[in-house]
Amino acid sequence: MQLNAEQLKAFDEQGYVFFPNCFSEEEILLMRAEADNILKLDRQEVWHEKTGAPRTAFAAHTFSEVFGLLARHPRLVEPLRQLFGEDVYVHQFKLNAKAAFEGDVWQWHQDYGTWARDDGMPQARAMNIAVFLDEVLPINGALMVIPKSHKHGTLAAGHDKSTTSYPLWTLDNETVTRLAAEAAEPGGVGIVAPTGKPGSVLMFHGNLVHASPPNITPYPRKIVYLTLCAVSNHITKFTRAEWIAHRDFTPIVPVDDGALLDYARAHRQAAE
Ligand SMILES: O=C(O)CCC(=O)C(=O)O
Repeated sequence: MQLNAEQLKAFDEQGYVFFPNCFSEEEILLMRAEADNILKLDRQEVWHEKTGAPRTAFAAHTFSEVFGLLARHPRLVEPLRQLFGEDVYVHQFKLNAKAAFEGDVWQWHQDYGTWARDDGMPQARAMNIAVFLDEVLPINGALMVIPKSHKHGTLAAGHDKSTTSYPLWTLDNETVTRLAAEAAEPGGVGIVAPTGKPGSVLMFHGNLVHASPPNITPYPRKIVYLTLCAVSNHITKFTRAEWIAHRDFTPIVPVDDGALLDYARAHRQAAE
């Protein structure tokens, strides 16, 4: 999959591109069942909210065959190779649960702010690709982004270690207010929450300011965030665990486009 001229323009101007229905129902059923099993595991990569509900499973692509295929999927890898003009590696893999009733806030932040400060990533030549495993609704803790905020480079941030179970370099209210006002200038929208069916995909710039509110609905909202980095831009500081900020900079070799379907069908046959 390659980005067309219109998508490249939208990415440059707005800082994100949204692809509804990027993965089929059959592919999503496979990944959602796998995600539900992983979030129940008792292992160091699975973090919990202060209430005990699962928040994030890191590095699932290293211990789950299904997510190993997703991390090498051409629909995610090819657009980033196109954007960066070189091979990419997996910097981070997160399965964010945002559980029904208990999923907690993600404060306003830029991902590259963390990758630069904590991991010594030289430039914002890495990005998150969000794959919706559940329907993302305006009400169940949707991810919110501030269009065009990626144009501001890396903004001053404070290291918040107490609000949630996950330490994050967060932006202050004044900065968020200013960026949202700028984005709302004639013809624009201050804050956007891309919503959509399971299988939708959102790619966003490493400096795009984003956040999400708690999920107080009965509807879970699972999203996988695959962070791919240009190989020549690999991290230089190793302050975080290897399973949070990976140190294997081997270029990804994409799998076949039908790899998830082949896996689902082979395992269904074996079970019959
Ligand atoms: O899952 C979410 O709602 C937000 C996740 C996020 O902002 C991040 O992983 O950087």
